[in-house]
Amino acid sequence: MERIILHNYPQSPVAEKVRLGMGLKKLDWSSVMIPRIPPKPDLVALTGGYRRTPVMQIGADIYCDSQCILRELERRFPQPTYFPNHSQGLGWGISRWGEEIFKQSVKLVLGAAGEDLPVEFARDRGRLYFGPNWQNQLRDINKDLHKVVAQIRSHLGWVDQRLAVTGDDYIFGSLPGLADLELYYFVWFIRGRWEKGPEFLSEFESLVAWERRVSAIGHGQVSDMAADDALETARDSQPQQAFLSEDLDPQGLMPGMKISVIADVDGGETHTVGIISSVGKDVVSIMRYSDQLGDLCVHFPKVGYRIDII
Ligand SMILES: N[C@@H](CCC(=O)N[C@@H](CS)C(=O)NCC(=O)O)C(=O)O
Repeated sequence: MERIILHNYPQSPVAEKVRLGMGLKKLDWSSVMIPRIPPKPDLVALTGGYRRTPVMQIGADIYCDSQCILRELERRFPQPTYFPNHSQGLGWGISRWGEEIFKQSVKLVLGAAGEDLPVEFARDRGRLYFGPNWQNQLRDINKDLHKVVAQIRSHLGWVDQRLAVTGDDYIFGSLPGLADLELYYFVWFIRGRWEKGPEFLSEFESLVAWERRVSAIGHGQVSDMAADDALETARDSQPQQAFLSEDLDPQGLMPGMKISVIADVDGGETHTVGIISSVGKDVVSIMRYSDQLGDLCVHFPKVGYRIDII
């Protein structure tokens, strides 16, 4: 099998979720550093438009979004599983809860920084996370930060309570899994990027003890790779994706159809366009041809994305 390549940068909390996912499965992988703000020409050459962090590449297969990445890692490397104690299904449900808390955490960290955010970073992330009216929204959040803190405090209280009443080391028992990764990355973000984070988190004793255990999972065996080498790997490989279809697909998506895919929030992002090679209940995979890199297969999760037949 081709090497696992993760396009990411150190400060990204969603990338931290995936790096821990590599660690949980004790994987050996390569890390390509990408810019924190666009332009990201090398990344977009692979994805065809998607610009978020992280993106996983295996040969000429490109996996967008942590949901799609972790699903593929579980498929290729089933042991140790992300779903201890029969937590399949529920683990993904918890990932959507985690996404809600992550959104609140972004409000908290960016809102607290207010005018201190570097201008280019504020403009990019403001538009990405808060839409066209981001300046007013960020100003309002900054004024009313305690309201965001109150939201997050309730959510974290629930996680803390679960850990306290079970007395377990992890969300689903004695082994870590997807649910732990999905509830950890914004705790890492709040602790590291909000100056009052450590004090705020100290209220949650069981959560803090669990946080240490999850952090100790580590990142597996990682080595650095240059972006050019990742592009060369894509150029020298052929996509490995099977051609699958889904009779009950509610949108009638079928292999051979031309579609565009984009996150279903208005973050001012770019569509990725291609021909469906495979469609399942949770993932859609599209083939695209690039003069620079040849045939690529780009994989997206369905939940959280808008797919249009064009
Ligand atoms: N739903 C996506 C969210 C990814 C996301 O929002 N990542 C942040 C970094 S933590 C991002 O892309 N920020 C803008 C950027 O890196 O350009 C996933 O789970 O992968």
